[in-house]
Amino acid sequence: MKAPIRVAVTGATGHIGYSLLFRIASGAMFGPEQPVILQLIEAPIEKAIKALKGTVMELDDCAFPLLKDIVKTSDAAVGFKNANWCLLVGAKPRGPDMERADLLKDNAKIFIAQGKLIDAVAADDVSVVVVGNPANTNCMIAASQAKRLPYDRFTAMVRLDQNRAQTQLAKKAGVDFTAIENIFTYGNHSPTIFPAFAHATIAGKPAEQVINNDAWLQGPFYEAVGKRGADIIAVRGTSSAASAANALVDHVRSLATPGSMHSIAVKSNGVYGFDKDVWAGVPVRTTSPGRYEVITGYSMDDFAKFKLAATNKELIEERAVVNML
Ligand code: NAX
Repeated sequence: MKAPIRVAVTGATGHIGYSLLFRIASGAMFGPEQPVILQLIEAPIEKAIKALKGTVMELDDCAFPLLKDIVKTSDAAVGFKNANWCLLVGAKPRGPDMERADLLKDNAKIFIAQGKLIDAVAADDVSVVVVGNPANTNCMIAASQAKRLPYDRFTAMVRLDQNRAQTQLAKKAGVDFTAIENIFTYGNHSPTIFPAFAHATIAGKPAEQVINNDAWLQGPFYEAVGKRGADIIAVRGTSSAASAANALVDHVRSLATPGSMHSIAVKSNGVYGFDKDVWAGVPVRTTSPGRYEVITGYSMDDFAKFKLAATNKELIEERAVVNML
């Protein structure tokens, strides 16, 4: 059997964490041959520490063959120690009457501290995935603290948006989800995210040709992807958690699988019109486990350019707020 890999997860007892841990331990994220050690990090709050203890009792009771050990801690230096993957799910939620700028600043402090610690104590081959919102900007902040690790080890999750876009296209076309290919999500994980339908295919044919309804693609489709999170809160009463955990499983599995083409947020070098150094969702191809190259060369029409500019503007504004720290 292979040696276990160490997977650190912050926000381990939050809504996403509770769906995520059991998927990792069962082998859904790293495959049925790969043993794992979970290193679970929670905020130093009595309620969270108690909940973590209960979650670990449940993990124990699953008797997962691949789960070789569990570390539970509120000390991130312990939790990130020698980790091969750091999944940064925990973040401060937006409170009532809280300004977005204050949320950005409060979270920036968390991700500055975590970026520094990961750089200091994680394994040499570590890959870091940021989920906690604002995910793109939190990722930029964490990566900015790294001196030992290259910036491309840090990615943020826009896969939930890609999966949502795939679902919308499949349902509109009346086909199986697997018939949809090459749908990628660009920009910020927020209502401004842009699902570039012009490059998508349905059963091998251009999606625009199959759907044959530009008004839907440029209106209800695009809007449904951007406000899906709010729509779920409106009916479920609480935010998407299981689908977010599933998207993180997909993000990591695709990033660990050479040849896979998928959407992740990475540091921009100006491609697709994103400002240099913001962290924007783009299509990538995995080159070796944990490494990727950005897929360039997709042409963008005026509608796409307009939407890319809007999501880019939001990323620049978020960066400006945290630069004021
Ligand atoms: P919860 O509020 O249920 O859980 C967050 C957990 O993080 C809590 O248990 C809290 O104690 C812990 N935490 C807070 N600060 C911490 C710290 N410094 N170290 C360790 N743990 C800490 O939120 P949940 O629904 O699980 O969502 C987690 C984050 O994911 C939120 O920021 C949410 O907005 C974000 N999302 C990001 C998505 C994406 O696609 N990038 C989609 C889903 C989700 O909205």
